Amino acid sequence: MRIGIVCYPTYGGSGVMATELGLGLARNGHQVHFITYRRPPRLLAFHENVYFHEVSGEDYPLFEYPPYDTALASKMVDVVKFENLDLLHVHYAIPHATVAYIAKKILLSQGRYVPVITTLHGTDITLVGSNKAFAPVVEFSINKSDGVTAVSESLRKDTVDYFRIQRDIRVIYNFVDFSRFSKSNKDHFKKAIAPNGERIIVHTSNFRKLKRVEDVIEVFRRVHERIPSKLLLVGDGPERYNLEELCRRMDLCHEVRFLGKQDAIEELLAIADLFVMPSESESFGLAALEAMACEVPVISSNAGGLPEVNIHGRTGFLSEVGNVEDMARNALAILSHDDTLAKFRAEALAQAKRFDLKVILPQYEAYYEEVLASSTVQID
Ligand code: GMT
Repeated sequence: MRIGIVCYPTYGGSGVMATELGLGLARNGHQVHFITYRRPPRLLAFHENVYFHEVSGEDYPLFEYPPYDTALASKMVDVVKFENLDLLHVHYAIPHATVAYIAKKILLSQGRYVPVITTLHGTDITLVGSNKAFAPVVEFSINKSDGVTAVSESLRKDTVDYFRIQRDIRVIYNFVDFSRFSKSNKDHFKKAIAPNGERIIVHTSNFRKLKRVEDVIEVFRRVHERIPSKLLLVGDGPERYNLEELCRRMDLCHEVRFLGKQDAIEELLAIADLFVMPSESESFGLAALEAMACEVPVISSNAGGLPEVNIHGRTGFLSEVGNVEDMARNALAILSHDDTLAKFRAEALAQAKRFDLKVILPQYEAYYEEVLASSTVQID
């Protein structure tokens, strides 16, 4: 199959998933064309079945906001026609589902039909999409897609609660590639971070408000009072300065390391003992899944799709959003004894295997076939 993948080429989960999916499809013999404004961070090596089409618009003094959507639609039309694509798979509804609809209409006017599958990732529905500034267009574009998937049951439910949805939404969970994410021996690295055998706690995110990274620090402070430990904060974003301030006020600067954006996140997860994700909203929590694949238990909030990933009392614990006392208690319960930690590690790995790329990729392939077989030319 020849598939066009449209995504945000950023460190966000939707771009990561779209890239990993494309690479998996390419390994299975499909021809994959990424269409986006920059090479996605995980699209590193050359692969014979992978193509990258960069969208570049014209910068003109009249434009306060360069018309990216128009440039993207034009690129989609071009790539579908000249690379003879069978379908377009767009990740994150805004603006990709809408732009794909426009591209589809343009192609149709030229006698070419291409079905569009939209994958909903989270904030495109829960935060941004449901905002009145975007809602009518998002609702329309979802309804006009030939296939729609959501990355968790929680997100599927939110979508039908927020919008008038006239079509089925298929849940296809996010996945993890075990050939990359697994517990490996990184003893030298562990010694550099925790020279005295301290427990290592990790958080990764884009440091936006909704990630509640300050709760990670609050949890860590409580854990650190009881057991020797270090906190690694991976990523960057708008809250970074406030978080650094908080660490200084708490006199924790020597115990907390801000590592910034990292490509080899699996190397950090390989030495971690606990992952903390206290988000206010999380459709799935891909970073938590990647931690679990590396045998790292998870302390998380119970927001959105997190209970579908992190199983309370087995792979970690869930708490109400903002309940740092409970999170710290749970973290201590896991970290205080080696045998308890080992049990949680094993359960985390077993749960992560349910989301193995090898399990989920065939679900996307089957869905593509289904949409191709059932999609009919929409005239309106
Ligand atoms: O919020 C982020 O971290 C970025 C965002 C994105 O779209 O890039 O992540 C969303 O998609 C991920 C991949 O499907 C999910 O794992 C995240 O839970 C989801 N984020 C939210 O719902 C807040």
